Amino acid sequence: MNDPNGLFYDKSDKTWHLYYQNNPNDTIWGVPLSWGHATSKDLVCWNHHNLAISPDDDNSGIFSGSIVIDHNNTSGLFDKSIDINKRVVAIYTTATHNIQTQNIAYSLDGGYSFKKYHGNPVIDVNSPEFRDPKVIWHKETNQWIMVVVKAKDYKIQIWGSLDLKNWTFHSDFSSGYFGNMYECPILAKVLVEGTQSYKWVMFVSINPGSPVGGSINQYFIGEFDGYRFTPMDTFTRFMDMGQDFYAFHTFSATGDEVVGLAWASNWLYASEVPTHPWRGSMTLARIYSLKWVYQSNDTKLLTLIQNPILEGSGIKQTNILDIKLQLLVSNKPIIATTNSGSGLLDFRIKFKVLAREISSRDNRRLDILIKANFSSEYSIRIGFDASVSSFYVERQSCGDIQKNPFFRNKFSVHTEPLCFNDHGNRIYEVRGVIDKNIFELYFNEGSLTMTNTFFMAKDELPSQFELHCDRDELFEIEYLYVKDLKVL
Ligand code: KTE
Repeated sequence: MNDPNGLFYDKSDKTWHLYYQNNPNDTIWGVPLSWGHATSKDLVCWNHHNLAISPDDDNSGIFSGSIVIDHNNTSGLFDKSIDINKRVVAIYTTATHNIQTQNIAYSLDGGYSFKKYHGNPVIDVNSPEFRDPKVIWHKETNQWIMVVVKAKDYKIQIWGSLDLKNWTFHSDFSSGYFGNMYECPILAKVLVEGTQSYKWVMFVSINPGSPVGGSINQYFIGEFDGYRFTPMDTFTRFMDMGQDFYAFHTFSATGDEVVGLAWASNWLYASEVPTHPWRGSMTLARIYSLKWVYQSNDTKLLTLIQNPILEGSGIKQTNILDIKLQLLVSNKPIIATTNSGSGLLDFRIKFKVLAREISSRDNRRLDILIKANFSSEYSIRIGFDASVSSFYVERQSCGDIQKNPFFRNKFSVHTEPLCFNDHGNRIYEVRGVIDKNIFELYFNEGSLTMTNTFFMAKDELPSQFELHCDRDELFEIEYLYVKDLKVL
């Protein structure tokens, strides 16, 4: 699989629907590209279904797109017999070698099968690089809004419609890093924490062109009046600083909540990763808000906050470590081993760097190591260096992917403390979720994230958590828990 598509929530069935780019004939990308389909009750455990939309011939693709719930039947594609929460309309790109157009299809069975609209395409601008429509209902101006990219012109186009069939061009937006192309735009209204007010956020993927290599998502915060998006500043913000977070997409029909997820891979190596018999996966679903976050002791930047959704009823959580207020000493690592053998771990640590002189020559590091059972080598290392206030991350790889020059093993990110008024002590927080061959890191209460895949040796699974520090009494744990998770 690659991009998530058509995410929506069915309020009547309390079911989450996820579609995705899928080549039914191979584990590498290619036509006849179709929409695969999965559903979930809790966004954690998923059931697979048949292909939902396939192209008319084997040389074209149903590329990325979105789904809306047409509650009021603005499209006229439904009648009274269809539950208002199941009036499912998909808006997607049809791609052939030389043209990409926007099309719609509707479902009369709640999203399991689709009929293509006879009047397709609904937008054709005679372009070979025009794709990935994301549609939302803009209640302030009572119209459907589509964001869609002119990929190689680095433009996000905004279109409006009253019936999903007839579309009018409103405006273009472009900003930030261009890379080789723009893909998968998203527009969402996101709550500013601690207020009743919302800001509009425009997301766009670029590929390749990430500062860490390859595919990445960036976002801009501003205002949207139904016609034009106006950013509040010219800052380029990245959503996730790992190498495996791309084509971010949000769920429709969630009310005021913004819930989304991304494809956990990177076009620079997606077709070479050593997994079998599948290739490609999604990140966890995350819930989104905005918050003013410290950039220095006197500057704050409005920032996207991301937190994983992991409370599913389909998952059993067992604490294997639970520590409060403990000063760390260098010769005593803290170790926890899982029992379930699931390869799933969730940890959270909040620590204090005590106000001391630290020079860059001193020992000053804290390390979390994730190992497979009975292995002395670590597969993942997440560390913090107190003298430069930066986290560093390492991931293991194996097999042919090690030879791919674009697959990075090491990353680092600078992070200011959560707050600056603790008598010179500095507080940091990290949540990590590890699932067999992917790990997601949420730094400082979700204000910075890093998502990476990793590849262990055959039959190995992540199962041991170790915490080491290399200097006595520099770090104090406020709390640390490690959970062993098991899918029921
Ligand atoms: C990769 O050329 C391909 O080989 C595209 O650049 C990938 O593009 C198609 O995937 C995206 C979307 O823009 C397309 O709609 C979709 C982004 O599978 O990953």
